[in-house]
Amino acid sequence: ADVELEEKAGVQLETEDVEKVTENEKLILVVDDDITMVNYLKENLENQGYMVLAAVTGEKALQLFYDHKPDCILLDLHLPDQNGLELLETILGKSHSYFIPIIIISSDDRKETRIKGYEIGAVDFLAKPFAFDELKARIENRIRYKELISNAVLLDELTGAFNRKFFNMELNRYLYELNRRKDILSLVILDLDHFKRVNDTYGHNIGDVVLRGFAQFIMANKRSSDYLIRYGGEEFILLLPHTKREDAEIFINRLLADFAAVSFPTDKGSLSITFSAGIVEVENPNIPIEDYVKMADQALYQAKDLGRNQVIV
Ligand code: GH3
Ligand code: MG
Ligand code: MG
Ligand code: MG
Repeated sequence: ADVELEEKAGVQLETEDVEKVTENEKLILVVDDDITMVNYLKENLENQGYMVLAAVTGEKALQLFYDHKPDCILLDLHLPDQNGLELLETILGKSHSYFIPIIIISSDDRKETRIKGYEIGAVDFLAKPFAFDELKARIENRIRYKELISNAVLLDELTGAFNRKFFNMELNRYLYELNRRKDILSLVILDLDHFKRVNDTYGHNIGDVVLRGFAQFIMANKRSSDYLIRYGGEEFILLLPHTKREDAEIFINRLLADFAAVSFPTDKGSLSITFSAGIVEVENPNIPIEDYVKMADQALYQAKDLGRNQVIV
């Protein structure tokens, strides 16, 4: 019956659509068992340029949260399968809740309910009926704040890539998804070749420019669903969801060829640099991810041994 409700709501986006969400498009998850409300919110939010996902049950909401990491969640407290406050607690209990703001929208506007919501961790509470323009302002406000926090906590300052904290959070989430969907993921370790020489010859400032240039190059060429993480000094991890090792290898070989053509201007003439890479395919969620990282690292060392500027699978 829940599935029927969802179909009637007609708001369930296909996974493909969601994967097309660009970095600038904001995704909002609406959780409400009232189809009229869901449709009202969907229409109005879409008119404001948001992408909207909807769930009429707590279970579906949790799944969409895991799979799509929305930028904001609008949560009704009265759901058919569970109490909205419990769902709130479950989502916020995840280490990978990603600072996603949850706004309660409820017809139960008693002071005790509002207090409970805030205590558990909702960032805002709006009583039904509400004015859409006020909801819109609150959503914008919360998303702005969420981005500030996420960028401050999860991005590497020098390169703009994600940091290791993000890596740990994202892997937790991904392994859950892997378990559920029997999906695959390729994990690639990238390391700049003879980078010490760049620092020694041109100085640390140019070293930093090259490091940033490398990260920007990868980010400009990857898919929006891929993640680049600065894992160590001049070592990066690239996560390629839904990608087999063979396809990862083709992609990395293209990056190797294209990056060789990139040159960085310096006082001492222009400079080119190469990198080496190791790939593993993550297909068993029961193997600890550190083991996969080690395997990718071994492949990387092999690439270095074989003369650098290459990828080993
Ligand atoms: P290999 O090809 O074997 O990887 O040689 P390599 O010289 O790149 O390897 P190694 O790991 O010995 O050197 C990495 C260098 O990266 C040493 C370190 O000073 C430099 N490095 C690490 N982080 C930064 C950074 O943030 N900025 C700059 N400029 N250099 C960095
Ligand atoms: Mg309801
Ligand atoms: Mg290196
Ligand atoms: Mg290194």
